Amino acid sequence: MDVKAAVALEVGKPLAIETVQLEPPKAGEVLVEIKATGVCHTDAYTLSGADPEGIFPSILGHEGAGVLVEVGEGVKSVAPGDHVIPLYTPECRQCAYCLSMKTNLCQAIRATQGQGVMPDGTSRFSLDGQKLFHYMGTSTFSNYTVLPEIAVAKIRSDAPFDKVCLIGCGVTTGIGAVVNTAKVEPGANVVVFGLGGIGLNVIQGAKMVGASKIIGVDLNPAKRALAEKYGMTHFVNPQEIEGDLVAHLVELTDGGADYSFECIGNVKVMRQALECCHKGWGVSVIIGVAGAGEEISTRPFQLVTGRVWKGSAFGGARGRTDVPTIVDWYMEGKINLDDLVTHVMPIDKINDAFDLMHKGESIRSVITF
Ligand code: NAD
Ligand code: AHE
Ligand code: ZN
Repeated sequence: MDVKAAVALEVGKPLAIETVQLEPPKAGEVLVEIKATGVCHTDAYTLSGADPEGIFPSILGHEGAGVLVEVGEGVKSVAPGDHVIPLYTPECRQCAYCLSMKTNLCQAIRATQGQGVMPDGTSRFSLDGQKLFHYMGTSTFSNYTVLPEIAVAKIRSDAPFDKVCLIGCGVTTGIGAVVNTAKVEPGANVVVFGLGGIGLNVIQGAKMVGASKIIGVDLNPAKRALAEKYGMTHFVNPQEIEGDLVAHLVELTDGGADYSFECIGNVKVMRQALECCHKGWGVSVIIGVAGAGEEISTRPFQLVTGRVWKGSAFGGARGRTDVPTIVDWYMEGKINLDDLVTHVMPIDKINDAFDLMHKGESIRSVITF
């Protein structure tokens, strides 16, 4: 079938709006009509060429929601008409990773996903006979996409696509990092570096679990007001601090943060995030994605003296199990997604969404089909 997609033809070039050919789902796959998709910084990261797994030409996008329209042979857990959120972290419930109950990083299809193809090693997308690669197993910058059955979460049918699409990445990543990865407890002091779509959801999660001080750090003062609305208690602009930022944060938290979260993808900030943690017990969670070749460093003494460095992917969430619950939280008014959506636009304007992100003027742009 012909579908409408934004195609990443080459590194660093604007996406091209094209009519693309999509093959039907094969065994174990489903066809989903994407109704809305957010634009996450990770899409921009891959388009920039910084992603070692970046592969072109491809269809980016991983923060979507839509309606399942067709199933391939053998698909049993979902059916046409189901409302779904695509999962870049699938949940097969059978691999050693899923069965361990120690991680959400299902590995059932991770290798082919990273190569931009479906589990059978082929792509469903092409443009005038030329193969297009899938991205993160989701490719939501298309009004239809094909996904493995294990990579969709079935959600309630009354949830608005143009809001709950954000649960496909930003919301689950931020709140999940607090709840699942760090397991922040009531009364804890939290420092959040980067107040974009991820950082705001860390703040929202920290408030939800009853954190005490919630300190937000961002170079862009325009991020302050919304972060306060989500529960930030103190704002720090590193450019306005005289002297050392880490020392300032340690003082502000009476000895160091119980938990810190890096939501930028900057390896220097990752070090600051670890080192502002409390001696003996502070836990720092890396969420931001750094470019190819970049490495983190610190004095081992920081860890010897009890600080813990962790990372979190998709907020540690097991998608098919946890995503429907997060949708319920939104529908029950427990979490706020509406204020994250700063811009809504059709797919033809998707390059504006990247411009707004780079200028620091958006939290999330949502593309509606
Ligand atoms: P964003 O662009 O919306 O937000 C980034 C924020 O960081 C901006 O507000 C910016 O002003 C701020 N910032 C930039 N440099 C800074 C610095 N040196 N000090 C302080 N603030 C600074 O991005 P986002 O969509 O929120 O994504 C944030 C990061 O999280 C990206 O690296 C993205 O790839 C990553 N991410 C990771 C996961 C995961 O599962 N681990 C999921 C989603 C996104
Ligand atoms: N491809 C990059 C890594 C990118 C990355 O870390 N992705 C996160 C999700 S970001 C969503 O916005 C993730 O889930 N990682 C776990 C995984 O298995 O990819 C690289 O460095 O190669
Ligand atoms: Zn993302």
